[in-house]
Amino acid sequence: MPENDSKTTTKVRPKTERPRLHKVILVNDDYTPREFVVMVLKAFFSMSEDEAAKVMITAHMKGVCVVAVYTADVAETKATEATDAGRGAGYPLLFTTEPEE
Ligand code: NFA
Repeated sequence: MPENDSKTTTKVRPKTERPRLHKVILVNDDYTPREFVVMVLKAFFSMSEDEAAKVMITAHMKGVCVVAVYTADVAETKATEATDAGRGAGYPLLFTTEPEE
Protein backbone atom coordinates (compact mmCIF):
# COMPACT_ATOMS: atom_id res chain seq x y z
CA MET A 1 0.00 0.00 0.00
CA PRO A 2 1.73 3.07 -1.31
CA GLU A 3 1.90 5.98 1.05
CA ASN A 4 2.44 8.41 -1.78
CA ASP A 5 -0.35 8.51 -4.38
CA SER A 6 0.94 11.61 -6.11
CA LYS A 7 1.18 11.32 -9.89
CA THR A 8 4.20 13.50 -10.16
CA THR A 9 7.75 12.56 -9.30
CA THR A 10 10.81 14.67 -8.80
CA LYS A 11 14.11 13.42 -10.11
CA VAL A 12 16.99 14.23 -7.87
CA ARG A 13 20.02 15.27 -9.86
CA PRO A 14 22.93 15.57 -7.45
CA LYS A 15 25.29 18.34 -8.36
CA THR A 16 28.70 16.73 -8.15
CA GLU A 17 31.29 19.39 -8.76
CA ARG A 18 34.24 18.25 -10.77
CA PRO A 19 37.56 19.45 -9.33
CA ARG A 20 38.97 22.42 -11.17
CA LEU A 21 41.89 21.32 -13.34
CA HIS A 22 45.26 23.03 -13.42
CA LYS A 23 47.47 23.51 -16.44
CA VAL A 24 51.16 22.63 -16.42
CA ILE A 25 52.97 25.23 -18.53
CA LEU A 26 56.40 24.93 -20.11
CA VAL A 27 58.29 28.23 -20.10
CA ASN A 28 60.95 28.97 -22.73
CA ASP A 29 64.51 29.91 -21.83
CA ASP A 30 67.69 30.51 -23.83
CA TYR A 31 69.85 27.80 -22.26
CA THR A 32 68.11 24.44 -21.94
CA PRO A 33 68.92 22.29 -24.98
CA ARG A 34 65.95 21.35 -27.12
CA GLU A 35 66.68 17.63 -26.84
CA PHE A 36 66.74 17.90 -23.04
CA VAL A 37 63.33 19.59 -23.00
CA VAL A 38 61.94 16.82 -25.23
CA MET A 39 63.47 14.16 -22.97
CA VAL A 40 61.86 15.70 -19.86
CA LEU A 41 58.45 16.00 -21.55
CA LYS A 42 58.60 12.34 -22.57
CA ALA A 43 59.74 11.18 -19.12
CA PHE A 44 57.41 13.21 -16.89
CA PHE A 45 54.35 13.69 -19.07
CA SER A 46 54.31 10.36 -20.98
CA MET A 47 54.50 12.09 -24.35
CA SER A 48 55.63 10.57 -27.62
CA GLU A 49 58.70 12.01 -29.34
CA ASP A 50 56.43 13.89 -31.79
CA GLU A 51 54.13 15.35 -29.14
CA ALA A 52 57.10 16.40 -27.01
CA ALA A 53 58.85 18.02 -29.98
CA LYS A 54 55.70 20.02 -30.86
CA VAL A 55 55.22 21.28 -27.31
CA MET A 56 58.90 22.18 -27.03
CA ILE A 57 58.88 24.12 -30.33
CA THR A 58 55.67 25.95 -29.42
CA ALA A 59 57.18 27.12 -26.12
CA HIS A 60 60.40 28.01 -27.95
CA MET A 61 58.52 30.21 -30.44
CA LYS A 62 55.72 31.64 -28.30
CA GLY A 63 57.38 31.76 -24.87
CA VAL A 64 55.04 29.25 -23.20
CA CYS A 65 53.06 26.13 -24.03
CA VAL A 66 50.44 24.18 -22.10
CA VAL A 67 51.82 20.69 -21.51
CA ALA A 68 48.82 18.98 -19.85
CA VAL A 69 46.01 19.46 -17.32
CA TYR A 70 45.67 17.64 -14.01
CA THR A 71 44.09 18.09 -10.60
CA ALA A 72 45.92 20.79 -8.62
CA ASP A 73 48.06 18.37 -6.58
CA VAL A 74 49.22 16.32 -9.56
CA ALA A 75 49.93 19.44 -11.66
CA GLU A 76 52.01 20.94 -8.85
CA THR A 77 53.97 17.73 -8.30
CA LYS A 78 54.68 17.15 -12.00
CA ALA A 79 55.76 20.77 -12.56
CA THR A 80 58.10 20.62 -9.56
CA GLU A 81 59.62 17.27 -10.54
CA ALA A 82 60.18 18.30 -14.16
CA THR A 83 61.68 21.64 -13.09
CA ASP A 84 63.96 19.81 -10.62
CA ALA A 85 65.14 17.47 -13.40
CA GLY A 86 66.33 20.53 -15.33
CA ARG A 87 67.97 22.07 -12.31
CA GLY A 88 69.70 18.76 -11.56
CA ALA A 89 71.26 18.89 -15.00
CA GLY A 90 72.26 22.53 -14.56
CA TYR A 91 69.51 24.08 -16.70
CA PRO A 92 67.01 26.84 -15.88
CA LEU A 93 64.14 24.82 -17.37
CA LEU A 94 60.85 25.94 -15.78
CA PHE A 95 57.39 24.41 -15.53
CA THR A 96 54.65 26.42 -13.82
CA THR A 97 50.97 25.72 -13.08
CA GLU A 98 47.81 27.77 -13.26
CA PRO A 99 44.13 26.97 -12.76
CA GLU A 100 42.04 26.40 -15.87
CA GLU A 101 39.29 28.97 -16.52
N1 NFA B 1 64.89 27.86 -26.30
C1 NFA B 1 65.67 26.68 -26.00
C2 NFA B 1 66.82 26.57 -27.02
O1 NFA B 1 66.80 27.23 -28.05
C3 NFA B 1 64.82 25.40 -26.07
C4 NFA B 1 63.69 25.42 -25.11
C5 NFA B 1 62.39 25.20 -25.55
C6 NFA B 1 63.91 25.65 -23.74
C7 NFA B 1 61.32 25.21 -24.66
C8 NFA B 1 62.85 25.66 -22.86
C9 NFA B 1 61.56 25.43 -23.31
N2 NFA B 1 67.80 25.72 -26.75
